[in-house]
Amino acid sequence: MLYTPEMYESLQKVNATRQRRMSETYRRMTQDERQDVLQKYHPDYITTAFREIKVGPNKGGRTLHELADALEGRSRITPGFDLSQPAFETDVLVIGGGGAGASAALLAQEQGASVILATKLRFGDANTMMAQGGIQAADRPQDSPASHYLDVMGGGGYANDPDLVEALVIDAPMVIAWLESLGCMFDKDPDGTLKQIHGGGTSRKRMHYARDYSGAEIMRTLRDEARNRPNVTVIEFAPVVELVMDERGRISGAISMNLETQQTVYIKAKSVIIATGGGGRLHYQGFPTTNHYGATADGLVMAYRLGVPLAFVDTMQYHPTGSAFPEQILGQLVTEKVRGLGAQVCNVDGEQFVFPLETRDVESAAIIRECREHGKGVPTPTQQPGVWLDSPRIDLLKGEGTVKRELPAMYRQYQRFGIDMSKDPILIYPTLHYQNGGIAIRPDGSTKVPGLYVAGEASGGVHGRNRLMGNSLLDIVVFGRRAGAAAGRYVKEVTLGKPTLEHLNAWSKELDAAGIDGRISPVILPDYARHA
Ligand code: MEZ
Repeated sequence: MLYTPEMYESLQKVNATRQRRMSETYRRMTQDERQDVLQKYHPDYITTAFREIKVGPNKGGRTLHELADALEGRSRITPGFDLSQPAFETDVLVIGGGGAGASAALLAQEQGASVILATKLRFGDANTMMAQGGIQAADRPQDSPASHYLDVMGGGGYANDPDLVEALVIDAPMVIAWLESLGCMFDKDPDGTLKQIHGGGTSRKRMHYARDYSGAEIMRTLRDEARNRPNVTVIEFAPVVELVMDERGRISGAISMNLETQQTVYIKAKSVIIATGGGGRLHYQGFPTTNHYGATADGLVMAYRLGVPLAFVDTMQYHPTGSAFPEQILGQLVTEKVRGLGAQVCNVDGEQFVFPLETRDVESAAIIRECREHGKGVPTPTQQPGVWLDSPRIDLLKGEGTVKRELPAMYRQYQRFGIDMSKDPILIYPTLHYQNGGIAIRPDGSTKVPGLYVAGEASGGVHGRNRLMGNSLLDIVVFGRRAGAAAGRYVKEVTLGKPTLEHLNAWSKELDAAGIDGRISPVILPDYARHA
């Protein structure tokens, strides 16, 4: 049997209580209750998981041990590296092959710039590809960017940068129309209007989607377009390992590494856009992650060495519904759309204990509390407990076949292990999903270093201390476009001076003075062999 007897007995309880729960809505928490559960159970509040940053622009601030170690690392490049013979020259260098990088490349190209997009793995190997549930945009008469704005701010604990949030929500309807004009196929009603559902923390239904592979559909669209544009060159398996400035402190390109041969080359560029995504593969606090293999916070590390401040690096997002069983898919994403369609969250006794669409931070903290404090988690063979996500409720609520139609990727993922999620609930537990903060940017993606732009998950400020579902697929396109357009304009004006890696000397001195040995960073790929 797939389940242990204990798990099976608990599963039967969920199936037995379903009819009664059909008419039950679990109440939302009050603000005080939310604050209480966050402080007691959210991983961001485990003080021992954090430490002080000892060097750089955020010196004295706090972040997770794993990120602090990477930020305080030493370069794999020596300051004497020969910059006199660039292997490539371009107007704009985009680092990262996800949705933010692709959007940036397209908009820079539209400004007439030549573009190189260098990516660590393949073009499209990115968190964008793995995002499932949808993308938010207030584009219906009964909704407005102002409502969207308030939801984003509320979800982020009102800590968000208001100018960035304004940019996000104002551009959103245009971004959906732009993606559609490039061929992106969102799900629609028979009359042609885009379908929409709720996500956690949304006051209106404004989540548009392509079944449960929204990110893959958006990535397909952007990648096809970038591949077909003139003057956009894609270099794969070429992680960037260091940034280069000119003698006047303006960005002047970067050094990339051939992942196979480890050979490093200088790519000369008048502008660089960091779109390297998040850092889930640093496995903060030992959490499994939904992130793709190359997500190791490289952009943060390189920008930090140049003296660019980071924002909100003391908060990460733990998605409430990571798969908790079977072991082969531990920590993988179970899209929030499952709850958006009506699945309830139940404990070992088949009882609800939390409103299913609280914001992600609160929902995760409540699940952790149910398992740790109340002892109502379901024991699994992986030692990590889980709670049930009652997916069969969706078909009862919305008609037979809804799970298979609306969640085909998720359905297949479980079917491979003999679990029919339209008939039986699935086990979930919070998983490391998103880097809420990152490199501080302005609304056009610019930073304090002339010519250096950032877009997508590598940036920080727009989501404050917690991002809402569907605002990441939005953020990557909004700020990818903005950064690409701004960089495309910037390169028309700039004439570069002599390139230099002088900042590495200064960085080494700072590390020495602080007594930091510093391992080599960026990390590039997780070292699972070391931990085996
Ligand atoms: O925005 C996200 O993180 C997202 C769409 C995830 C999901 O649950 O599907």
